[in-house]
Amino acid sequence: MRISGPDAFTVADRIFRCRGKPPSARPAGTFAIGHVIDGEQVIDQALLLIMRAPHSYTSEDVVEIQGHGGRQCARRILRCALDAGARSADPGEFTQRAFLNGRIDLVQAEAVLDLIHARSERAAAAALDQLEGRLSDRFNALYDDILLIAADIEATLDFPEDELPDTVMPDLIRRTADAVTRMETLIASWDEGHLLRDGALVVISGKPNVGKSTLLNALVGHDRAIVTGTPGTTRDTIEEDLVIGGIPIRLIDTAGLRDTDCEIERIGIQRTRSRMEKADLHIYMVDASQPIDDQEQQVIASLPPNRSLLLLNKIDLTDGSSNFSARVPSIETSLIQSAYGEQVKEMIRSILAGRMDLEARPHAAISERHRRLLSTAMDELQETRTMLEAGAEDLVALASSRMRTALEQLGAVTGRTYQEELLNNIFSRFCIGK
Ligand SMILES: Nc1nc2c(ncn2[C@@H]2O[C@H](COP(=O)(O)OP(=O)(O)O)[C@@H](O)[C@H]2O)c(=O)[nH]1
Ligand SMILES: [Mg+2]
Repeated sequence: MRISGPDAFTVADRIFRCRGKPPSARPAGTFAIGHVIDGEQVIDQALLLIMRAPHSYTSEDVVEIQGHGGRQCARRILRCALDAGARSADPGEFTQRAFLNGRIDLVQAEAVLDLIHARSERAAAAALDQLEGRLSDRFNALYDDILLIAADIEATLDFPEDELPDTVMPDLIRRTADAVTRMETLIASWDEGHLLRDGALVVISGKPNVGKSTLLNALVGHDRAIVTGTPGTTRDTIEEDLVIGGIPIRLIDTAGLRDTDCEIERIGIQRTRSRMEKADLHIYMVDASQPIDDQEQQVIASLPPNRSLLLLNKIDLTDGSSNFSARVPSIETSLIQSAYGEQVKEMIRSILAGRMDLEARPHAAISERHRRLLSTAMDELQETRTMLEAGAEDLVALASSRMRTALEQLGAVTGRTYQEELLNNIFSRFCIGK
């Protein structure tokens, strides 16, 4: 249990009894062994860790009590602390205080949440990189440079136009363009951030009975979906989480696409279609031992090339010469043999790897919130640049105010400027105690 704030030691003195000095008289960075007490009654044996402002998670005075755990013990210790004057923390409140006290910025605070929710080792490593401030550094460097450009643009306003040295404007334009390029690079990392944070949505579709559920089972490694020779066995969508090549995957097995009188199956098919639209990777399966019909031809022709995989399954039932050439990556499989599952995994990995550098050390990438702010800031900078290039003096004044707007947007990313609502939005997603 963590107690943070100016009265942390007052509470600790009331509920913790140890030999020697009371908690409030002990130095930072030490621990005491003793008992959590409720009046005269002993609740638990525990360790008490002592941290003092500003050297703690929240930058405030903090004591942490380590009891034996378990529901009853923990609840009783909490009860004692509440009776002694503490109050329950709100979700994410410790991290929020760390932010408000200036120990971390908003991008780092978000990284705490990403780290907790990380679904693969790679995602966790990227979150840690962000927590340690590597992404913030890039935002801050950009902010500082733009601030300088803005100041230099404003300085030109004090010059009579004909006295401004010739090199000044071209230099400002070049620096603005350079900042735009750096923003573009940051924005381009969104795709990677999205895959690591949200996981890649991989949707398997195809006509009934082509082997979709068999594929799901092969990929997750156990019999998750019911597989039968009866078409229409899977009527609803089935979702499973797994990790392929460090990328968290949400795998969805769908109801086969066909006309049907069954109401449940029809709703399932609607879901399939809406899932397919959102997919990061769409695996479309056909039965290679059967002629490909018109409906299948149509789907194959409309598959987006960089996020589709065509699977020609049941090649064990063919004479081995399918000769099918598609404009999207494709693979022939016989999923009743387990080796093919691995091959499909490798295909999935290599297609998704095209959207992020899997060879590189895991690094922080921007989130959707960052992307929105960055895009607005970038638009403003582009405008600034156009105005500077046009060169008229009244435009230069306008350009400098555009630049200020860009700075505000950029400042909101790391929380130099923020509104209460934004904080609520971010920290309410944390659990209590973080
Ligand atoms: N011969 C053969 N049968 C397969 C293969 N893959 C799946 N099946 C069989 O095809 C039938 C339908 O499979 P299922 O995964 O339920 O198809 P779904 O309707 O697309 O989900 C089952 O009897 C599977 O065992 C394969 O590669 N070769
Ligand atoms: Mg099925």
